[in-house]
Amino acid sequence: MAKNPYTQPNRDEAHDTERRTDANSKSDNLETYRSDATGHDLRTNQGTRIADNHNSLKAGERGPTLMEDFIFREKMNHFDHERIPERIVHARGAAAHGYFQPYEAAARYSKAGLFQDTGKKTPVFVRFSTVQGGRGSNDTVRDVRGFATKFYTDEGNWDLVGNNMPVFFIQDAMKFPDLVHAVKPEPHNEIPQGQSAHDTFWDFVSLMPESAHMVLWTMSDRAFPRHYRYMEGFGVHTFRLIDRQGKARFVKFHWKPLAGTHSLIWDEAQKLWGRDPDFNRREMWGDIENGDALEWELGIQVVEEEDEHAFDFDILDPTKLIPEEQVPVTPIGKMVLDRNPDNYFAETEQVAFNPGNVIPGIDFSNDPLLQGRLFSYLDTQMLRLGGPNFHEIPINQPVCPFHNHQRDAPHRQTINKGQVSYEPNSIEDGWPRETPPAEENGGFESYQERIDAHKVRARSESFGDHYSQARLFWHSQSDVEKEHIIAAYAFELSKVERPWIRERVIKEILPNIDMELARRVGEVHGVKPPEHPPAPSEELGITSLDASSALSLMHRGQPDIRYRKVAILAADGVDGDQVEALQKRLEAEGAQGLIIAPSMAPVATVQGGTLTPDAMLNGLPSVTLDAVAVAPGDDSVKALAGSGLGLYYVQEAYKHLKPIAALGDGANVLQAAGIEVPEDGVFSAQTVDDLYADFQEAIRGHRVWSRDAKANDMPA
Ligand code: HDE
Repeated sequence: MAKNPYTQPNRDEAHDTERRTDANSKSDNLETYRSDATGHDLRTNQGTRIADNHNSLKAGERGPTLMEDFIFREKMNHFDHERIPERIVHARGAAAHGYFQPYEAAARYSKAGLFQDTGKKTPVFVRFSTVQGGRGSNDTVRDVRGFATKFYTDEGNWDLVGNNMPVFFIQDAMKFPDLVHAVKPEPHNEIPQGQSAHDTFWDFVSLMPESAHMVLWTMSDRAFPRHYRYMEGFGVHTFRLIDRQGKARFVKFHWKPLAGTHSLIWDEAQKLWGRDPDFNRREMWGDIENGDALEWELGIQVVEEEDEHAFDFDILDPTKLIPEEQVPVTPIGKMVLDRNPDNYFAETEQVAFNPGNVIPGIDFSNDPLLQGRLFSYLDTQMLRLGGPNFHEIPINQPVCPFHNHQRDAPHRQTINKGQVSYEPNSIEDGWPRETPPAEENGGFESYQERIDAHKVRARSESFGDHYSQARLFWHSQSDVEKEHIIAAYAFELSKVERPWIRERVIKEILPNIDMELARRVGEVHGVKPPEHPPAPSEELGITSLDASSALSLMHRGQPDIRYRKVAILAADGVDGDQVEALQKRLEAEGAQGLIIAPSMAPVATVQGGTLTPDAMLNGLPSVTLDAVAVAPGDDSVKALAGSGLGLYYVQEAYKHLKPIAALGDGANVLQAAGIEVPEDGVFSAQTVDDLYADFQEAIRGHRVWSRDAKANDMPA
């Protein structure tokens, strides 16, 4: 008979060694569940070999199907139940595996195990998503992007469930169902899909001034990233990190993309809905297959507890960011995404994130939006994943051991041995036992914040400023970014049927952000805004900063041209040597030169050889690539200049501010398309060597911003 557990230490070394994980531990853990059918017989789920998978069992060849056909019934039953409810928000997503490795600075701020050793790689699974649309909607719609990371640490799963914008629409979780009902497709006709350009969204946000800052972000080009790798990520809320001495500090989490920040252009994003609705997920998948991992640095802004009230806003208010000029971002680690999932449903669809999944060393703040989220995620997953055992689904399991006294419920897979499912117990020696909090490998202990307050249903006065940071964001944008934001409001409101909603936005919201913004949007709608901001001064708020450069998308460029995709337009009669020379130069720097031709047939070169096209002109249209080069060669140039698709290709690239290059007589194609050669971002030369330096520099800059004002004149 075992000894009384309370006379024994409640942890042993064996458990410590069991907990060590590395970058591959999640993959190893998933290996148990991977299934490869190669070389195996076709069988039913009960293991019976199937002889005929084409015909159901019938009473005679032309007779009715028999109820007895267990093989048909099993197959059809399973099929009938294949779908689970999609996420109520963030339904459309794509994910990848990778790892996180801390920098030295991390351990100073948190005792969490994953931050302690700079040599340690913790496996991660990251899901990117849009918010509004259903699972089958388009990737490049104007929307917030989710950026949810599950760290499979030695001490359990930590989920950092963030977005690509640092603030949110509302201050209290109580308003979340209203916000989501307003932005989702309208209830009477389920229109529009994946978009905010409709009456109910603008009705709601124009009646909720606290949303003004976030709406401004969503009207910026951040709302359609060029690639997930070019996207920043934010934890949004203020969290807490707890160090080994038990000291707590407030932090904001940031993901900084090592490749810089880049977005699409609205017209391009819209065209991509039709050209490639899977654009973002396809690019991420392709890059990872190609060995081009996605990389971010995790950074934190740290605020000491005593500085909680040192700002002109409340750090618990999720509609506010902490300007980087006031609190710089300290990098604490790097994340690399380098492996695609094996199965979309099993991994990406069934993964369950929850901001409430934290580990010792990480804790919450009283942000009322975060507090509400701590309830919502577990609740929604019970429905979506069919009960309380979804933690047993392979993608959701921690890589460290987990034992407790929870039992039963639908689809239970763990076979718990023994008689004991309660605690305390003396039958199983007290196992599994509690672990007291400790500097390392301790049990989770909530930060002991002192609270002395009345129970009230109210909002803090310190949450009353709704416009100061919207103004800060506006003043931090470049001229081109401001133009794009004006165009976005103008477009979105043009889709709003009710005039009073449009007027409310133009007269009651926008002037509080900027009079010029209100005037320009008003001009498009024939609505005159008031002479002065109409909001009371406490709502207008104040900010001690005029501008914050980190808020501009152009702030973080890319140091090189890696991952960029360049179309090389070629038809029969092309100068193959020049095509290959350009491809080589691009490839040497990690970019790709893709041969785009009128058809998929091999392209005959003047040298007498052939080139294999990567795509047809309408197969990979210019919206899917970053720059365009027209190859030389008399017949090739004539064919492209005489083809609507060829001309449209370069016109559209011009309209979307892409660098364009013409080699030799390739310039004739540009001229036929109405593009002047040369001009800003349009280059021509006889050889690749003469042209490359300028072209490469323009590709590095990603867009030719100086062209923005006249790009709209291009009829593409
Ligand atoms: Fe979420 N959110 N959210 N959210 N959220 C969900 O959880 C919710 C908020 C975010 O790839 C849901 O499993 C409430 C902010 C991401 O699987 C749900 C509130 C931020 C994802 C939910 C918010 C997010 C979700 C839907 C306000 C950025 C996708 C399905 C109080 C910091 C995760 C699910 C994935 C998903 C609730 C606001 C990020 C319903 C109640 C702020 C990235 O539980």
